[in-house]
Amino acid sequence: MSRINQSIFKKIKNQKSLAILIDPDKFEGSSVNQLVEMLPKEISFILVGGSTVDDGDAENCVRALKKATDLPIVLFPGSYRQITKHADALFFMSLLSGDNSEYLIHQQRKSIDCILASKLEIIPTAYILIDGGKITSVERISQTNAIPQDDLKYILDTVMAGEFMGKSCVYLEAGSGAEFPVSTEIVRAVKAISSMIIIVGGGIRTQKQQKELYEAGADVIVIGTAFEQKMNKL
Ligand code: 1GP
Repeated sequence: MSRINQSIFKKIKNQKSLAILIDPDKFEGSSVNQLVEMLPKEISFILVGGSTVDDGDAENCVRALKKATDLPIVLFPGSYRQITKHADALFFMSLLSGDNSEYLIHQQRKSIDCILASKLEIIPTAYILIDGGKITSVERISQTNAIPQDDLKYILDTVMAGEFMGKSCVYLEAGSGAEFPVSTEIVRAVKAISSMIIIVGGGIRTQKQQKELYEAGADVIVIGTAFEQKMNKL
């Protein structure tokens, strides 16, 4: 049976979803129960991944979360080394906004042995980095530039290239800790042209931003930094 776009994809296709991103680099196993208690009640799944994660940390993070919650865990790996069979699904991403072949195809090829030895659901995803007002770690690590927000044609052409390659989702990413998220105008334009599921992340801090992005057409909203800050205040 195909492992592409099974139950988690069907869930996000049928309802607006919120996901909290946990970076294994900042995760402390001892506070996992507290973390789970702090999760917003409306979230559909937890994303796990980061730009710079030591070997083994993503797996430890997923295993600890799995013990503490029944929420599905979806991998959002910055490197193939973060892929672990203990998660439920994987955003199988290509960084289409840049031209670094390492993140277009080589990381993906290196991940195949691990994926085939797992039961991970695969969600083919076009990953598009859009300027969020500052250089973020995705740009630094991938050595690619984000697309300026005012270059709508370039963004839409990249989105459609992803759709015609057969991706099911497009992740419009302003980068972790971005000063501002991808604009509602961009999300609206992507919604008008593409039939992919639209995931939006990077720099989203308020309920108002979430509401406006959903209204513009976002299907999944991802929040990382704002949740980390809430945890750090405890
Ligand atoms: C980063 O899109 C995610 O890859 C989340 O971004 O940390 O800014 O919420 P934030």
